[in-house]
Amino acid sequence: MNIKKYKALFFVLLPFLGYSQSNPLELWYTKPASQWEETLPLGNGRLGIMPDGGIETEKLVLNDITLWSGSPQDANNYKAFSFLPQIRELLLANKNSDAEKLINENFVCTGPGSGSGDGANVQFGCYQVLGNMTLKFDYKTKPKAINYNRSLNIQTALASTQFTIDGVTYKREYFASFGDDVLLVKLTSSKRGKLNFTVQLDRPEHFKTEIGNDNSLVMTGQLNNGIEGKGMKYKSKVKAQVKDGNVLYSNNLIEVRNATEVILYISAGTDFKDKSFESSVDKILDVAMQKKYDDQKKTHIQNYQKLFNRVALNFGKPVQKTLPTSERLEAFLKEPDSDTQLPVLFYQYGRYLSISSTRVGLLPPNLQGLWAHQVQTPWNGDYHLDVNVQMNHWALETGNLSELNLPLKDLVKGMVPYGEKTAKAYYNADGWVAHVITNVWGFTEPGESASWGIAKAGSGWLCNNLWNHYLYTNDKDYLAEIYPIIKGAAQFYKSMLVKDPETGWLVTSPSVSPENSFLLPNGQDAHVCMGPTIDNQIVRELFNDVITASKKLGIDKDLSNDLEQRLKLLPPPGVISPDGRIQEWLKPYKEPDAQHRHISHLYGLYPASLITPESTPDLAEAAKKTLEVRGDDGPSWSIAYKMLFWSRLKDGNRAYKLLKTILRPTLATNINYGAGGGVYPNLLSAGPPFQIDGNFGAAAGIGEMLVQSHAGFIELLPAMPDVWLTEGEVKGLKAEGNFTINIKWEKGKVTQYEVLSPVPTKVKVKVNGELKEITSSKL
Ligand code: FUC
Repeated sequence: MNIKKYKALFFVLLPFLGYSQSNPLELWYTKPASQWEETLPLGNGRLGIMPDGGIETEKLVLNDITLWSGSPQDANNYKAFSFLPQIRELLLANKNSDAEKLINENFVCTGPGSGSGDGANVQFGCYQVLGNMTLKFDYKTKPKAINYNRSLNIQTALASTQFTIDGVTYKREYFASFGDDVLLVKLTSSKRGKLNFTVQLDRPEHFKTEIGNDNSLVMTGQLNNGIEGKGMKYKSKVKAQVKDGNVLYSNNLIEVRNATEVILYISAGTDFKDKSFESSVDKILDVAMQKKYDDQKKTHIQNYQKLFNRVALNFGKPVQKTLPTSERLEAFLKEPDSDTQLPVLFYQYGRYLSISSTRVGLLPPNLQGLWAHQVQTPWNGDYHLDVNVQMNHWALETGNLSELNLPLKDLVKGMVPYGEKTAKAYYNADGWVAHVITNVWGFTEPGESASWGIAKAGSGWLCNNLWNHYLYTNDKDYLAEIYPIIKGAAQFYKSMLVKDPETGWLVTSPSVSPENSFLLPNGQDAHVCMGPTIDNQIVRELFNDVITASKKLGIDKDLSNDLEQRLKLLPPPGVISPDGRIQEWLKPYKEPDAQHRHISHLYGLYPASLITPESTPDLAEAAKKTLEVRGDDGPSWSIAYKMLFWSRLKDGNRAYKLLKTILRPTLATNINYGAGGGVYPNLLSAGPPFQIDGNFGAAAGIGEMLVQSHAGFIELLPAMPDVWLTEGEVKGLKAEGNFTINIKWEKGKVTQYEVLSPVPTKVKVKVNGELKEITSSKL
């Protein structure tokens, strides 16, 4: 059945079915969530809400993407540069452990840095939960609920809970409005006057609640800035609109009695970028409450669908009747091939999570996107620059959500002045640099420990994301905007590279291969080195991009010539080790952990396109060997990354195997660095703990299995697993050059395709293994 007909049928059937079991784009459950990792994430790019669907007590976790503890700081060690020559000499003398010691003493950030990932009360700060809204219900009897259903429809961005007690059906509907910027919860009872409950707001610390003089429940507070305590301020406010019965505002509670319908409006904000946030919170709430709920909901769905509906996907026959999502995951584990729609759901869920966790003009999704339930979020819920924040954006261009890359560009732009200070303090270098972690306060210094904190690839890797948006959009104004950023990053590397006397290559020093270690000839474990492969690849790619940009913009000819000369002196995109793998370091060191979660030395394969089966077949073979040794497990982001690598190596069955691994159900929340990634019942990815990069990375992986366009041509279905090839259809994916792609396939062959663009353009397309030049059709 084609997608249009299928969708039409779905909409016709929906009112009759009432229930969600037949909607392929729905998560649903027959029980309330028993831990946070089972609750359903809703968000409008700024505000988030996660209802647990509780019967007697419902807890709804609230988020605001700007709510961070900590404050701006200057943690640069301005004496660091004087130690650089000595550090470099020690590395040249193969005294890596001595170099590492010296770095720990004199070349990391000043102060506690990230606080070892527990930085809520230091200046680095932490992304924190905004609060909990708790609803306590009184059913007058001990409630025995039947017909329980809890669901999240990702086609409409609406969640709901429904159950029946003593013949009364209670319904709750929740959304984070893409219309007015508020959160809404609508509660109804099928019989008159059956809703009796209280509403309460709190959070683990730094809060005060009161009843506002406009009949509202208000929670305010100020987080710790890591110095004397006075950090970011926030306010959240709840008002109720009630049909029948009455509502009281007293004792820091909203109390609803004998109502038939209640709509709770929640407005929130912080002083992160809005100094008059308190009155903004009030105003937004008042405006939202003047609209009818149904109109509010309609606008919400329309605005959400403007982005979501750009892509439709179908891998064969839709499942007629699906199981509740948690059982469906168990069933998929046993018999994955019988549920080809779960990967479709997981792909679209990735797009749903992107739309919900970021918006143009605000912040990019952090380690947990928008959703956190603690004041000490794991790893501070920060922006990790050695794969995680980059992965959070990898599904966006192919997934036709291009503009959602702009918040990352804004974050990076804001980092530049801080990164310039860091470049000077540590390397006396031009341009700007960022190391491994950043926050909303512009942190660019090395992390507090040499073993991971000295990585040099952060700023360069961010430039890959910025550049990628240009490749997909061809937007020249955007190119002019990012040019100073990528130029500054290139200038940093240009002025700090040193010559490796053994090879004659220009390399970074000191650096690390992200978070990994190697063995020195004397058996010692070491991290710090010169010229790890990822740095070499990033510098090569960045210099090339700056050269291309300067030519396109017709500026900086001298710089571009200079970079062209330097490119000749860089290490190649990969060196093949004696055992046939891509070497991770400049030297063929032995690794203590051959299955380490980071696979940074394949950066050239993805996200860069320095290694491809067509242009560098030997390196592509070596990449395969690298991946065989690394294995197919890890935290979810690592599994997702491997999925992307195998897609680029055109092995669809292997990529699918990794996707199946990510979809392993788990409820574990312990911090894991090894094997064991999976998904929670709410399909959020588990490192564990919850970390959203696995969701976005896997969505990017599925995109890459369907269309690739990084090697100078568009390839349709380049890495499909056998099980998806029977029949299917995809509409609205994007390829580099601002092309929109529609494909239909059957029995392993593309049967129809369209390549569309704003202006018909000649483009090379590989279809069913045949490379041809076509002219795109007008979009
Ligand atoms: C890096 C990874 C960890 C985790 C953390 C947030 O340190 O190595 O697995 O994802 O980031």
